[in-house]
Amino acid sequence: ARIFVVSLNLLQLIVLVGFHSVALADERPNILFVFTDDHATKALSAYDDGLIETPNLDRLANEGMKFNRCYVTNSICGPSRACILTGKYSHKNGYYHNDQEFDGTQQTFPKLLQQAGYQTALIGKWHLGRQSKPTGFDYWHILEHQGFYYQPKFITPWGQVQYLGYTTELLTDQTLAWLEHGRDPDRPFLLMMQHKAPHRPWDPAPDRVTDNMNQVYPEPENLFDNYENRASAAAQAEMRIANDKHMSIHGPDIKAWDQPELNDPNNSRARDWFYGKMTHDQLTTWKEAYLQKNEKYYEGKLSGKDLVRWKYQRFLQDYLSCVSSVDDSVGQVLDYLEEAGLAENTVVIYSSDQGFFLGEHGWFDKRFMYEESLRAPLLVRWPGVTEPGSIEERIVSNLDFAETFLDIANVDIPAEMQGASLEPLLRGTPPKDWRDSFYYHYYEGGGHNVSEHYGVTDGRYKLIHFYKLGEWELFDLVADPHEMHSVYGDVEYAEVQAKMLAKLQDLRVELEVTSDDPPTQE
Ligand code: SGN
Ligand code: CA
Repeated sequence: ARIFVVSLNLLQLIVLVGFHSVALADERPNILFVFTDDHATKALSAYDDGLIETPNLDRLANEGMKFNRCYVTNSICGPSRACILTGKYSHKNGYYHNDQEFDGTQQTFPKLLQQAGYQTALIGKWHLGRQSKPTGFDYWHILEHQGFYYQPKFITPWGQVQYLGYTTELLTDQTLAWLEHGRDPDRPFLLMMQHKAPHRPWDPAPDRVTDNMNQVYPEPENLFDNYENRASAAAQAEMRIANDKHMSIHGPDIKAWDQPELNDPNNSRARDWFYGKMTHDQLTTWKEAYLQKNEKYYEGKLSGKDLVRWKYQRFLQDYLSCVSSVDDSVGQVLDYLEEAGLAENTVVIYSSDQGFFLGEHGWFDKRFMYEESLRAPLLVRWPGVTEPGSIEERIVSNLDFAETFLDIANVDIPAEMQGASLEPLLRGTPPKDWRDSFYYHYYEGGGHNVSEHYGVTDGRYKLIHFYKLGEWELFDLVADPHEMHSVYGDVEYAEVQAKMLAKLQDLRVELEVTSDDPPTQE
């Protein structure tokens, strides 16, 4: 072609070069969003290496930016996903709790990217209602509802498919296949790879089932919380490792599943999660791995704190195995980007729908505005733009993702989106007026009996209102990092309390939360 160009006159050359650049070079960056479910920052070694090494996720932190205060607007799965898609709080996007159908007719960032010429794809967990289907995607392949770890069913525009294998690996394979065969090389892409892991019931991959079995993990200092000095919500919540029914001898969570009840094909949890789901080989691997290790538990000699400790270890062994599979997945995808020459022009974002309790307050699960659950991991690698190994302490949120993705793609941000683009932070030029406080609202109530609440935090102080209980909490995270002692009503904190209350009221006005929110009907 070059030899041919030499023989052209100048005008022809300009036309040719101009045409060439219009036709071929859409240099807007690709966006790869890797998302997981229930990944606590404590289980990601870029944040904390006390429990696990996650070398591949750490690559993203080492080569990009780690956000230390990424707070979610509503710490539960569907609402977090709805917030990410719309850039709006639950009270604006209408998705308050998991048992709803997402209104896919509303504006979302994938739709806007698609309109702007991006090729858009979603592979993995969707979980925005049993009827809800993704909108704004050229390609989608979603797990049915919550999704299973083994032999998952996927919903596609062409119908349902069931796969043989382990979901984290299957999702990775599909992602790699899309990148290799589904991608349009002439357009930038948005690809969302959304894992089920490490969500409950924390089922490890067959080849990882024994990895952590001999590990003894450090216990959080408040594993045996007595829930005193706080509102009554913490004591009422039903998510204790000690007494949750699925963490009992008949419960699948702790994989004590050779018990008679779980051999019963009429037991729905046993049927869904084990028998009829696992192949002969998978089941054999599991039996060999778990049965020997369960002996002590079956002997029935464990009780009280020893039993809680045993369950805590089993929980962490399995949960962390699931995280390691996610880390393997991220490694494979990052390697592919490099091999395919895509790494330089692809922004990779890693996050999770919320945080998770790993034994803190004696709990698993999330929902509370307490740090472990409020705070999600957020790692962003943007080669040539974000300084490798940088750390951001400012308060950011899943509310900001939509605007960030639009900004990266140079697409106009709709005025009604309620967050802020993280691009200036990623470029190392943070605006002076970045938010100094953050509003939160959890509406679900029923699940694990966590009382509905809203609140505000500025990163140090946190004011929480359990409005159905008529109770408040105020925490000073410097004096009390584990949120064990509310200082609400304490004279020493009167000024702080008034200041935080004013912030809460201001934020509710600014975010257009109506005075009758929470709504009685959603
Ligand atoms: C399931 C889990 C809960 C979990 C919810 C919501 N129970 O119902 O422990 O809080 O999902 O999680 S299970 O025994 O069925 O696993 S979310 O991340 O999807 O919001
Ligand atoms: Ca979740």
